[in-house]
Amino acid sequence: MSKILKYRYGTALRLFFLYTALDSQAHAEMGKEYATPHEGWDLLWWTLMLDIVIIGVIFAAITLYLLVKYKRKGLNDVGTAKPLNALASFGWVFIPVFVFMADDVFLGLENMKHWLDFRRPPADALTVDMEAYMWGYEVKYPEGITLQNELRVPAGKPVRVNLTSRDVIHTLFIPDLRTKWDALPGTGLFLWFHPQKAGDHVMTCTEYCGMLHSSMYGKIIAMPEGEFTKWVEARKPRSQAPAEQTELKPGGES
Ligand SMILES: [Cu+2]
Repeated sequence: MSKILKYRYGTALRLFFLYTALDSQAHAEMGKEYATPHEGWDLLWWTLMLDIVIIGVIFAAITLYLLVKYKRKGLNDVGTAKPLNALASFGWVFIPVFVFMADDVFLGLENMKHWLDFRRPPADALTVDMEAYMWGYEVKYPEGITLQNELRVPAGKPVRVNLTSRDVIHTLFIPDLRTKWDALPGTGLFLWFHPQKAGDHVMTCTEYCGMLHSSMYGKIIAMPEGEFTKWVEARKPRSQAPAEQTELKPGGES
């Protein structure tokens, strides 16, 4: 609860100081202290739940109280309420509207902040290429390692996944890390995440892509950084010499 209150207080301050621009600037200057979008989404979710409960409970309690207090006692009971004056009428409309709208604007801006973080991967993130296909994921590392339906990453480092598709529209969804993006043929899209601890996470396709869509899933394995480095060393192809580029021209010229 105190985390949420601190968060709201911090956010109110940011709002006051034209928040989005300053906030993104702050993230750009944070260096290695990465924003972690998935933690932000979680906190936003619980804040939203708390708001709904508080607002829901308060309004439900007032409504119940009024229903009981002013219940019609007999068939000829017409009530005795005096008409409201203009100021009171305005207050009864304006205050609840203000409360709801302020909360909506707060949640919307907070959402935008996480969204901007989510679309701005750190420049020094580990970058891997992922090609989705019917029905699996092929992962390629800069060191030349290729994996099927498995993505190994170092824990504690941000990871950027460049996404494309070999055939139809797929999705890379990593529920544990609260991230998801489509993989479309002929496009270069991406998502990024930041696994904090070593551990396994499910990755799965959530875009219906044919008969075996439901078996299109794999594993993300976040390894301690030292182990990951050793794994890359052991798995990378022995010869790192780049393949010779031969440009073929039409008509057999070369
Ligand atoms: Cu798919």
